[in-house]
Parts: sequence; C-alpha cells; structure tokens
Amino acid sequence: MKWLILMLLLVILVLVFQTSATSFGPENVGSRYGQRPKDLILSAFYLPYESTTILADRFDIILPPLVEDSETGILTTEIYYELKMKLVRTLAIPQDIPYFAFKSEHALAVKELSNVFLEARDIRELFSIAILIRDHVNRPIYLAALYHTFFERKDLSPGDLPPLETLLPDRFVPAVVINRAKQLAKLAIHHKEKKEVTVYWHVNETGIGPRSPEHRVAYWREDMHLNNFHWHWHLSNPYSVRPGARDRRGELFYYMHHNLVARYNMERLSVNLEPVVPYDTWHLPIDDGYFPHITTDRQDKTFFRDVREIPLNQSSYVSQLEMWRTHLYHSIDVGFMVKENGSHVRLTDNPRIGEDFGINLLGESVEAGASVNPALYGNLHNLGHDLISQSHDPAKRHNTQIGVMGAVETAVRDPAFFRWHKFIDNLFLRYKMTQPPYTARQLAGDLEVVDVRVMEEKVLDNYAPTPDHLVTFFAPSAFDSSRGIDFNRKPEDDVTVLIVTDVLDHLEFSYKIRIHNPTSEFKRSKIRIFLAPKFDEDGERLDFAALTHYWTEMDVFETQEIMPGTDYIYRRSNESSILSTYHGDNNITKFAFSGCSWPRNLQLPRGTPDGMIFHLFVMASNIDDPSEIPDPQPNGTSGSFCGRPDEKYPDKWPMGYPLDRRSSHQTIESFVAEHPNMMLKDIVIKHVRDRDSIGRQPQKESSDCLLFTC
Ligand SMILES: [Cu+2]
Repeated sequence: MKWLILMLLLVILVLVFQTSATSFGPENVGSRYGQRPKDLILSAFYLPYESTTILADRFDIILPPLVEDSETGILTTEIYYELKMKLVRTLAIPQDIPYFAFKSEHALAVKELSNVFLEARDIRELFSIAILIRDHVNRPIYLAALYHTFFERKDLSPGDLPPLETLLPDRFVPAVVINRAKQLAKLAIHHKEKKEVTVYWHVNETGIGPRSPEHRVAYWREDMHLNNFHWHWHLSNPYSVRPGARDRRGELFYYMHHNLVARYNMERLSVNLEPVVPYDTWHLPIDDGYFPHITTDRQDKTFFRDVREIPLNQSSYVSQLEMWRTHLYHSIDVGFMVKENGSHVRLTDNPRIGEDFGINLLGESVEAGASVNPALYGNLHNLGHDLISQSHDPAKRHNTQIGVMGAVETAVRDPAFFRWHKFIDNLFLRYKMTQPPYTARQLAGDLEVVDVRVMEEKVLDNYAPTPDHLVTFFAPSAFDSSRGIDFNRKPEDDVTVLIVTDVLDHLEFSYKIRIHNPTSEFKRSKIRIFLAPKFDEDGERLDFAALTHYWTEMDVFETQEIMPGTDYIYRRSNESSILSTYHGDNNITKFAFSGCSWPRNLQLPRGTPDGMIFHLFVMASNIDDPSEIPDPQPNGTSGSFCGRPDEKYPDKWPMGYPLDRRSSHQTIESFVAEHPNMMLKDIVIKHVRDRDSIGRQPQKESSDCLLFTC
C-alpha cells in the first residue's frame, strides 16, 4: 500500500512537471499590461538588451526552470525534449555565424523552425515558444524563421514586420558607424541629458572607394531598403517552401531578379557606366573585389574555384556548375526538360491546360527549388552565390567568414551579385527568345490609349512641375537602431539612437491616361506601365531586342469601368503594383516600410543632371475575367514582385508581358504603332543634388568629383 501511494505521488509529480515544461498556451501568457497580440510578437524580434527573464517577466510568462549556460554563465531556459527533437537541424547550426541562405542546411533549419512557429495554436503560444528558444538558436536563422512565419500565418500580416536594419544594423551599416553610435549612446545614457542621439552616415562611406568606377553606383547597391527588399523576397518565397505553396514561384524568381538587374543597368547608364558584364567565363578573375566593411571582404581577381569543405562531401565544385549549365542550355535549345523518370516536359510560355509555364519550370530548376530533376539541373544559382562568397578563401586556409554574396540581406551590395545575376538573367532570356512572338490577338485590347501624361505632385512652393519631367535627389533616411544594437541600456534608460544616411528619392507623381472606348459599353481594363532607357551607353537608340534587357515594371493595375467615348484614368505613383500598401506614419523613419515591397525611394532611376530620356510604355489590355473583382493589394506585399502566399499570381500572362519576347519589329516605335491599345511616351528624369536644388540650374558634373557631391 505504501509503495502504491509512493508510485501514485511519483506519477502526479511527473505529470505536473511535464505540464509545466511543455504547455505554453494562452493561459501562460498574462495580459497584465494589456498587450495586443501584435505587440507581443513584435517584442520577440528585439533581442539584445532584454534577456529572456526580463522579457518573460514583462509579459507574465511562466518559463521552465532556468539553468546556467556552462559557456556564457547566462541564466537561460532549457528546451524541453519534444521541442528539441523538432529542431535538430536548427540547433546544429552554430550561434555566432551569419545565415547563409544559399546553403541548404541553413535553408532547412529556417524551414524547420518556421514549421514549429506555424504549428503554434495562436500568437500567444507562438510568442512563448519564440522566447523560450531564442537564446539557443542562431540569431539570423531565428529572425528568418519569424519573418517567414509572418508571410505564412493568417493571423499575422507581413505589413507589421519590422525593417531588418532595425534588428540587424551591423548587416547594413559599416562597423565604424556602429561604433560611433555606441560611443554617443554611452555618453547620452551616462549624462542622462539627451533622449535622442543621431549618427550621420555619409553615403560615400561605402564598401568601394571613389577611385573605382563601381563607386558611382554604390549608393544603389548598398541602399538599406533595397537589401531589406531582397531579404524579404527570399523569405516570402524561399526555395525550400512546400511545392505549390507559391503560385509561379520559379517564374517570380526570374521576374524579380530580372527587374533588379534591369534597374541596376538604368542606374549605371545614369552615372555614365556601361551595363553590367555577365559573369559567365568562370575561369577568369572578377576584376573588382569588394570590401563591405560590415563583414567579410572579397579580394580583387577572385574567380570560381572548388570550395573544399570538411567533411569533403559538402564541397562545391565548379565542374558541377558547368555540367548543370550545359544541361539547362540544352533543354532550352531543344524545348523540353527531362524529368527524373526520363519523360519529357515541354518548355512553353503558351501552356495548354495542365501544363506549367516553361519559365516557371526553368526558374525552379535554376535557383533551385522544386526542380523537375535536381540530379540533372542541379543548383546553379545558389551554388554560384556560394562559390563567389568563398572565392577569397576556397581551401579554408585562412579560416575567414563567407563573403556578403552568401547572405540574402547583404548579397546585393557586392558588384559581383549583378555580374552573377546578369548571367542568370541571360539564361532566362535565352529561353524567352525561343518563344514565338505574341500574336496580334494576344496583343489586342478593346480600348485605345490616346495620350499619357506624367506629372509630379506640386509639393514645393517655388517649383512648377513640367509635364513628363521628373526629378530625383538624395534625401535623408533614418532608422532607430536602439533595438538592434546592445547599448548596455537598462529598461529605465530612455534613449533612442537614430542612424541617418542619404538615399535616392523623388517627388511623388501621377499618370493621367486618356482612353478612348470605341464600344457602346462600359468596360474595365488592365493598364500595364513599363520603363526603359531610350539610348545606350554610347548614345545609340536601343532597338526592340536590346530593350528586352531593360524593360522594368512601373505599375500594372485594373481600372474602374471606363465609359464609352473618351475617359481618363488617374493613377498615383505610390499606388504602384511593385510597392506594398504599407505607409509609415513616422516622419523621421518614413522610409522604413514593411513586408515585401520594392523600395519606395528607388521607384525611379536616378537620371542625369541634364535630364535622361526614358521610354514610358503604356498598354490598355483586356481584363482576364471581367466578372472578377480585383483583390486589394494585401498589406505588406507587392503583388507584382512578391506574389501572394496561397493565392494565384495577380495576372494570367507571362510576367513581363507584352515586352518579354522577340518581335518581328525592329523598333519599339513600330511595334507600338501597330496597336492602338498601346502608347509610347518620352519622359525625362533629371537628377539634382538635394530637395533644395529642385528647380535650380543643374550643376556641372565633373568626372573626378565624388558621386554624392556632384
Ligand atoms: Cu535573390
């Protein structure tokens, strides 16, 4: 009997212990301070100065017993066995290394951790799990999984995501600036006088010196919002996502990166540089190195070499890349890919019912995500990032870290990113050129575009905007780094540390489109607006084929009903399909936007001081299904560049339609002249130094002056 009572007591004890260790449901997260679920989860992002115990106390969370970490001496939680078993890959990644998105072990760790976040019953449970494990997992991997969770969960919105630079400033800002911020914050905390510290970071403090021509476009490659966008894109559309969870994901990979490279080339033309040279001769050195001053450098004259890992079976070999490239080129040229079982799958962008877009199959195989045959087509894009990021120390002799090309939040900074992506883009364009030109029927539309006018909004008193003339300039952009850098603050120290730099910007503008509706019915239309430079680096006119490399989407949207006869369509630039609908309400950090959105400040290419001429292409196409009411753009996602989780891509045509294929026309002018539903307009983009210089005489641009001060 005594034994029986003892056994019973033991069972009760085990049950009690298990419950306290495994259940972190809503009942455990108190609402002592009345936190909204959104605020609760956002605090899980901010790491450095609030320890797990402080955070748990603030939110009234019951944690399992704390233990002392044998290495750091910090008191932290112990993860219960069941959870540990779900996070085997995640916990195997060392905590103090950057997150290498293009390495499959890292991508799988993010997937594993986000699955745990997705399984949580509600936000409170998700929060409890997040703070329970955050001391134990690699920080960027933890953040990547949380970001991905915001794109997946219906009870969270990507529009609420904090900009990544506020969480990981050291991935966006040179180390010297971070040190300056730390010094100033220390003084402010010590003297208790200032509530706000501002650290100015000059746009010329880049990873490339003014003696290199590449310095001229460093402001663009190193733009915080552009790097933030690239991070968001890859976490909203990861190659490891469940196949089918993102409609036309492979095609979107092509389309977003194509636009990124096309816009980079427009920027290069604006500062008198030739378009980027693709990196496709892999035994030749990449002339320019890149020293980002945030993480590892990449010396001059590095090139693709085998990366020999220990263990050796994780090595990457250049010959693998060459083999995959040959197989991909062959598939493009013969018009089909070969599946694992040997059957053929046709490559066409005019798919029949049940067939996939050829460009989507190619995109999935090139990146590589849900490839039709991973053994044959390999992992070209990801491995290229990997080889460049390790080209400075491929045999691991110097024990250096991987360069910026290995991480999605920093890759765009390196000029080699664009050389690599122009090679990838050319591979896709090789496929696009195999597609037959669109037929007259495919290009037709019921409505006619009579005139287009682009007008800046009149926001300055002494400046009268000129139709079809737009202005760009540099303007300050700030973010609050207080929650991403450990300033050794105590909770009562109320000091905000703003980091300010200049970014390219423009005045808001709008399109006024005059439409003729020759029918007797009210009709809706889908308007497609694209931009490309009119002249190349030698001042020659770009012909139809050359423009295929340049067209970039400015906006694609569905109109209201257009009445018979003449009607007008008005559209504001900030409503664009490449932007998210999120609008920051804080004036100081107004550029900080959330979710997956093309940077608002880079909506226009820079242009030149004298004014650079661009083609604006406008097409009124028919609505795919007139009975369908267009979905509003979800908060925090650009439909055109990022797609929508679990929804169809918002357009049925191949991305880039109707300018993504060859044509029998030599020039864009003759192509457009044949179609009354299209219109071509010259627009001029002028670059001035800053907002105060708008409307003044342009300054002379001298070749030896620093980019920013000219
Ligand atoms: Cu990318």
